[in-house]
Parts: sequence; structure tokens; C-alpha cells
Amino acid sequence: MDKKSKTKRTFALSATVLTLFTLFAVSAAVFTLVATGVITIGQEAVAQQSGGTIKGKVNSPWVSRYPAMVYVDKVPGQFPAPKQNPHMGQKGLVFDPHVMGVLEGSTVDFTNDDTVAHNVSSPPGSAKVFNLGLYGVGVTKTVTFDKLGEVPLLCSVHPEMSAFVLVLQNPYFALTDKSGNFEIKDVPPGSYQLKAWDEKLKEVSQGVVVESGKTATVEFKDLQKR
Ligand SMILES: [Cu+2]
Repeated sequence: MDKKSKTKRTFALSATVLTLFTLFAVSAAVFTLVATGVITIGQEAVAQQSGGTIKGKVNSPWVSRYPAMVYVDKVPGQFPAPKQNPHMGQKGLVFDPHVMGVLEGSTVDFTNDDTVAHNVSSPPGSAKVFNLGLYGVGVTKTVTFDKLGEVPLLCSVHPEMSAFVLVLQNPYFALTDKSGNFEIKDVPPGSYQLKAWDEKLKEVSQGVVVESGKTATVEFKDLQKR
């Protein structure tokens, strides 16, 4: 091998090593930046700052029997449905839970844990109109809730059975306790409308500002019967 071609080869080899090293260094730097949250990828870009809490009360005697769902309306970002299906049980001729919030796109398992057959459906005009037909004990049927809004649940065999699925855009929601208190944690900082839904009351809305690490307090009062 002459000296010229040897130099050429050494140069080519050095260039390759340098390129590989540069690629490695850049990848490592990008990885570190992503891992430490300095830069973000895709839709996760919004929620880097730690969230705040919204706490308060829905002031109505109705909520002691009929819990209200308090939820943050329209939070920027995408909130994919959970991989594990939420569950709506039927036992002792009662739906359990009575009010269930689910993310848009969620598929809910409707189990029959009772001793009799049920026929779960929702009325016309619901955010999801469906009819599961009559099905027996131990059977599970599923419904995918692909549109935001209220879905009353009925059973055509047992008119006394009633429940509600609320299809929501984001996971920042909470049911009130018997006294009407609620708490929603880890809400991304921002300015929102907070809504209170109740099967017996007209839906109401109030502005709320959520700041990182702080608690905002909201009280809903003077609620009107539906
Ligand atoms: Cu039934």
C-alpha cells in the first residue's frame, strides 16, 4: 500500500469515528434533555409545570342523595382513554357506581353480577344511544363512549334502575361527597370554566384560575332544579 492511500484510509476511518462519536454525543444530549424535561416531545409538551388543586362545595341539599360531578371544561392537550376499561356493575337491581365519569373514547365493561337478567340501554338524545339487549348473570357487555356529554343508563326490565355516565374531555373531575365537598388534584395551571353537573340540578359553570402548587376554592350556590 502506498503512503497516499494509507493516509486516505486513515482519514476515512477518523471521519467515521468522529461521525459515530458526534451521533452518540448528540443522542445522549437529546436523551438527557428529554429525560430532565428541558425539551418535550409531541403532545406532552403542555404539562411540565406541577399542577394545582381545585377544592370546594356544591351547595344544595340534593347532592346528599344525588352526587354532583364537578369537572374542568376544556383543558388543552390530549387525554387518551385508559387501557383498562372502567367498570359499571349491576347488583341487587342497582347500577354501581350511580354516577361515573369517563374520558371520551373509553370502553366501559357492563357486568351483570346479579341473580337476574338485565337489559341496559340509554334513551334517545343521549351522548351515546345504545341497547345491550337482555343478558344473563356473569355476562359482560361493552360500550364505547365516543362523544362528550351525558348518558343516562336505563334497564328495560327494571324501571327503578338508573345511573349516569358522563363522558368528559379530561381527567380533572371529581364527585361530591354527601356534604357536597369536592377536590380535584394535579390540574395543569391555567384559566378554566369549572362545571357542576347533577342529575337533579341545572348545570352551572364558574371561572377558576389554577396556579402551580396552589389551591383554588370554588363554591356553587343558588342551584336550580332541572
Ligand atoms: Cu335490570
